[in-house]
Amino acid sequence: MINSNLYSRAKKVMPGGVNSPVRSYKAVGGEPVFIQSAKGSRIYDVEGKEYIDYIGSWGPMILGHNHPKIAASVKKAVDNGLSFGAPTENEVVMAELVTSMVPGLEMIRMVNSGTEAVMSALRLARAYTKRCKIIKFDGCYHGHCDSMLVKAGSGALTLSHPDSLGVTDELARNTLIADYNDSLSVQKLFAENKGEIAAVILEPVAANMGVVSPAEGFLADLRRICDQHGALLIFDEVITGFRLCTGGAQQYFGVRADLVTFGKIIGGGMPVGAYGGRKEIMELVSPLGGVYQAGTLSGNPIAMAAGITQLTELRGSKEIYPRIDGLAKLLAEGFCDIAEKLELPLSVNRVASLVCVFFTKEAVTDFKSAKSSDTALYAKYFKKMLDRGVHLAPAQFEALFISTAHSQDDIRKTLQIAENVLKEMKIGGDFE
Ligand code: HOZ
Repeated sequence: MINSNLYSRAKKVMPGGVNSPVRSYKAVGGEPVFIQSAKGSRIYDVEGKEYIDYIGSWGPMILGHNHPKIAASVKKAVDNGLSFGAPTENEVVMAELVTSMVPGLEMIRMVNSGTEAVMSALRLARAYTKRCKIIKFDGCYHGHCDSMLVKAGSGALTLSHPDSLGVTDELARNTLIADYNDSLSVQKLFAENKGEIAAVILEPVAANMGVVSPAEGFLADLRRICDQHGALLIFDEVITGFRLCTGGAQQYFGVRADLVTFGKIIGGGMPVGAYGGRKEIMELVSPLGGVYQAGTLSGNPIAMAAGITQLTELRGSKEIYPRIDGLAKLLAEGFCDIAEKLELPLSVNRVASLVCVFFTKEAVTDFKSAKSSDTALYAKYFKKMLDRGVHLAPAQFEALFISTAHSQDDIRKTLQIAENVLKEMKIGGDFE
């Protein structure tokens, strides 16, 4: 099959030829690579070319693509039927598993995506506090529900729509914007909107503006400020949940959230999301309480089978997190060495197994410094890496995801390719 032919067909019947904007390559130019299959650390396009993959379906493939145990559990589940629209035992097993792994999570509701999880958690926070306004951070991405498409990160940012068309002013007015890693900006919003703020939502590690670690004390400050004003703290763990460690960001940073949202990571890559928190809050969700939220595919049996298998693997092994973090460290340090050796203005961030190489000499500690990155240089680098068989995020403001299926050889090979690419760019005058 020829990639270009497929792309031409796709563009006639799908906006931009894709079902999600980042993968259109609009931020880097050129034709998106259509994928045929993936296994372990490798992904294969429709023309049969092999790549070392660092997207990992945007995070959930912690154990690598098409992990044999997960694939087997899905195949087994398929034999029993695809969807029932009625409760199953595996939904209970999943809820027991997640609540036993994540601190403070007493009850959980499964949904179908991170977007749905966030949308539902916000509704719940508003109902619980009887307040309307939500604080989010400039450059944080929480899916595409209307009220979160204000100063959003990820594709909304790289494709220049941080404030999406179609979001009404009325809705946007209830979304207040603070600066990531700046608790004073949060305090200021609380002071200006006394008794009106229902919740503060954030990615505990900002991973849709590249990767930016929370500054020392930032998450604890947010906890304190929320407590002081009777607002809820929501951790959007679509990327960090089960990736930083089994208990997610709450455990990793030692700060408690009131509500937590998850996405695909909870289903081993299947279309899943979930939100959960303290019983007292979750009991407001229908049918126990008056916050309505529903879905035929919520707790879908195939997705539950995949998710349970992945989470059980994560919980059962002491080697997974040290392995992926160690590989990420090797990769991040390797990039730093290359930048130093070639005297290039690169800034490398890593939190656990999330890595990002920014094309800027500034240390990236917040959204402002993230935006100092040269996205045109990233685009050049991306294309050259892709040509040489390394599949990176097709946009600067995204993370690189490491899985247990990556090997030290994969990392070394990637670094060697990156060094050659960056040297070529330097000789070609790209950094001048
Ligand atoms: N929102 C994802 C990046 N943070 C991209 C989703 C996709 O295109 O699959």
